[in-house]
Amino acid sequence: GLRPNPSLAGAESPEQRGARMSWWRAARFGMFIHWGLYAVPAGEYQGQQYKGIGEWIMNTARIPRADYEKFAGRFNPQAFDADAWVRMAKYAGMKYIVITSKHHDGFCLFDAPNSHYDCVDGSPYGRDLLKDLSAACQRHGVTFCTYYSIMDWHHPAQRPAKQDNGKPVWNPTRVKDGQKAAYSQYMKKHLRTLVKDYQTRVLWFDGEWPKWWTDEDGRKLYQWLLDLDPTLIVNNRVGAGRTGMSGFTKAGSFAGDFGTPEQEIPATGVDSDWESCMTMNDTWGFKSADHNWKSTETLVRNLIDIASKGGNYLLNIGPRADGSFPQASVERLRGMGQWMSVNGESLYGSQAALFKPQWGRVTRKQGALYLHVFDWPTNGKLTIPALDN
Ligand code: FHN
Repeated sequence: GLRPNPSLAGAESPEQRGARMSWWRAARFGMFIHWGLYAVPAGEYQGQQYKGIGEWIMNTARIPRADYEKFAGRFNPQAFDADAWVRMAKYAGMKYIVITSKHHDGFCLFDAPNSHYDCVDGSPYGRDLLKDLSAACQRHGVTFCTYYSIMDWHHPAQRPAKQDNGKPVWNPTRVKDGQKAAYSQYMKKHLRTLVKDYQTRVLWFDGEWPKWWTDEDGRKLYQWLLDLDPTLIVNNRVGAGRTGMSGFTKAGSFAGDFGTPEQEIPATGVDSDWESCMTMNDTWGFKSADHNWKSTETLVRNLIDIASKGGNYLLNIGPRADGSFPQASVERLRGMGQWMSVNGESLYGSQAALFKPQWGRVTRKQGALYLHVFDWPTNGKLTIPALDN
C-alpha cells in the first residue's frame, strides 16, 4: 500500500519530476552528518552519562537555554577540514552529503542572516562551516544538501512542552500565541539563504511533529521552496505526511518528494522515491560512550538491500566537537569504498529488482541483473526465477 509521493510542484509533469529527481535516484548513497553544539557534551552533562541519541541532550538532560548556550563558547572545531570530509565521503562511494544546518537545538552551522546563535558570530571558531563544506563539495563533485529542523529549542517563539521538576522538557515545543508567523519568517530567511547562498540541492526537513506545524504549513512551504528553486528536492518531513519511523507518506496530497524511513529498511521493494537514514552506531550526534558500531559488512549489505528495493541509503557520521570523524567511522567509510570501487556499478543508476532471492539481493540496470550474494547456497547454485523480459 506504499504510494508514490505526490509532488505538489504546481503543474509539474511526471517527466519534469523525473528530470528533477534523476541525479538523486541515480545516486543511491549519501552521507548524513549530524554536527553541532551537542558534540561538545557528547552524551555527558554535569558528570552524568545520558542514554539516548547525542543530539537530544538539551532535552534529555533537561538543560535550560542559558546553560545550553554555554556550549557555543566551547565550539571551536580547529580540526575541521572540509576537503578531507568530502574526500572520505567520495571514496566511500557517497554521491551527496546532507548536513545539519540547524538541528532541534537551534544552533546554526552557517552564518544565519537573522541570528547570532551560529558558528560565525556565536562561537570562538568564527568561520562559516557550511560555506566551506559547500565549496569543498563543489570542488570534489559531491552534491551539497542540508537538514533543517522546524522544531527549534532556542528560538523565543517556541517554548518547552512542559517543566519537569522545574526543568524544561523541550520536545515537542509549543509556539507562543501570535508568534508562529514570526518563527516562520525566521525559518524562511534561513531556507532562502541555504538555497541561494549555499546552493543546497536537497532540503531535508525534520522536527515537523509539534502540533503547531500543520500539513497546510508544509504544503505552503514546499510550494514556496520550489518557486524559489524549481530544481530543489524536499523530503516528506516538510509537512505532516510521514507515517512515523517507517517514514513513508500517507495517502493523499502530502508535500514532499521522497519517503524517509529511519533506522529501518522496508521489507519489500517500493514503487516511489525513498531514502533510509541510518546510524553507524546508535547515535546521530557524537557520543563518546557509544561504541556499538555496525560492521562494514552490515553497512555494505544495508546499502545493497536498500538499492535492491529502489531506495537510497543515507548513512550517518557524527563528527566530534573538534571537527574530526570518529576513527571507527573512518575505517568503515574506507571499507565501504573498497567494495564500492569494484561493485558500485551494480547500485548507481540501478532499479529495484522484481524478486528477492534467498541467497542475497538483485539490482537491475539497462537490461542487466546484478546478483549480490550474501550466502552461497550449499549446492553452489544461484537460482533465479524464470524471467519473461
Ligand atoms: O529527532 C531527530 C533525530 O535527532 C535525528 O535527527 C533523526 C535523523 O533523521 N531524526 C529525528 C528523529 O526522527
